[in-house]
Amino acid sequence: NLKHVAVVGATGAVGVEMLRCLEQRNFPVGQLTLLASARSAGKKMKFKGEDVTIKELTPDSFAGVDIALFSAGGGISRDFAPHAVKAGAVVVDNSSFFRQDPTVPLVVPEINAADVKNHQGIIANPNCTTAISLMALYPLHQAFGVKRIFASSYQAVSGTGAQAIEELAKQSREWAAENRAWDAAKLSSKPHVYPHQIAFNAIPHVDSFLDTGYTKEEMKMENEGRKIMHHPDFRASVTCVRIPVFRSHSISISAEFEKPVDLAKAREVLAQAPGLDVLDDPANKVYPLALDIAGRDNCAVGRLRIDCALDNGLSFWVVGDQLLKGAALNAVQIAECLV
Ligand code: A2P
Ligand code: 11C
Repeated sequence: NLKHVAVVGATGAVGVEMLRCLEQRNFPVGQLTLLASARSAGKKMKFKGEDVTIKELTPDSFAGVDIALFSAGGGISRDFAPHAVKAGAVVVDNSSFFRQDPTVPLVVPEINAADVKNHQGIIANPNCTTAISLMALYPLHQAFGVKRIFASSYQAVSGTGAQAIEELAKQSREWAAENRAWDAAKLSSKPHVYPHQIAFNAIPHVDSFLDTGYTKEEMKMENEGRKIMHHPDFRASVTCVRIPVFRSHSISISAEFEKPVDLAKAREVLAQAPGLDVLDDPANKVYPLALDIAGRDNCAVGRLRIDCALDNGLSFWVVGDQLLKGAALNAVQIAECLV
């Protein structure tokens, strides 16, 4: 029962992790097709110790493909996912392009794996900040019934892609090489990927702004959260911030519930939640940290406390490797639901 798997955007920050997840989880890959832009065509990547040659993505790339994992941006998904479906493949799409399409399931397997079976050729992988947040929020919702959340994210540059990783590295090296003082951290070089210098900074601007003043990224929490949790009344007010961390998104969440929240019960449901570790011993300086969670499949939650400003409120801090649970791992888990 081996599958012909295609990875679209194989050379990208997420694509590389997709290959690693397929390999580590021993996904039943019979044939592997790696697709990227013309710039990468002919280069090789390793899969299970063997070289696989990258091909240029074209409308004809999908003959014989069973499962196509897309992570090359929304425009590529819009233009090429229909070709993959026409060729008979099931598409698992990491972009935001199809997520709100009512015919497209939006899935975090630990939460709504059953939605996979309703697909009509395309299944969407959620936004990374949303997926990581829901890994902790959904078990609490099941116990106490979430009404709304207020949240701020601390997002790693790898969420933007390979060029953003390079930009943070370059700016950090520039500061060090020029032997700059701490109060001379504003570099003379111009940023390319972000609108402002990311090194030694915090930029409250992820994705583009809407007329409301929120960004698209910020509204994904409410819109995608509603669809994944099957909770049309869920409300979320979010501020998304890019910080100079290479890998793993952190989210500070204050959640208000229908029912009174009991801290011991909250701890218990989170401890039992799949794909989630509780790291919560502040007296011993134990709480989830981006550096520790990087490279790990499980998300982690800590800093659990009864919220002092909300009725029936709980505040917590959740961290996840957004290249894994927020992208590649979740996509491969969806593919596992298909086989
Ligand atoms: P390439 O490396 O050939 O440019 P990231 O999110 O890390 O920036 O990665 C984006 C991914 O999407 C890369 O694999 C990139 O391939 C791929 N990609 C970008 N533009 C295209 C395109 N026009 N056709 C196919 N793949 C593309
Ligand atoms: C980021 N979360 O860190 C974004 C990247 O909706 O899939 C992915 C955007 C999305 O910039």
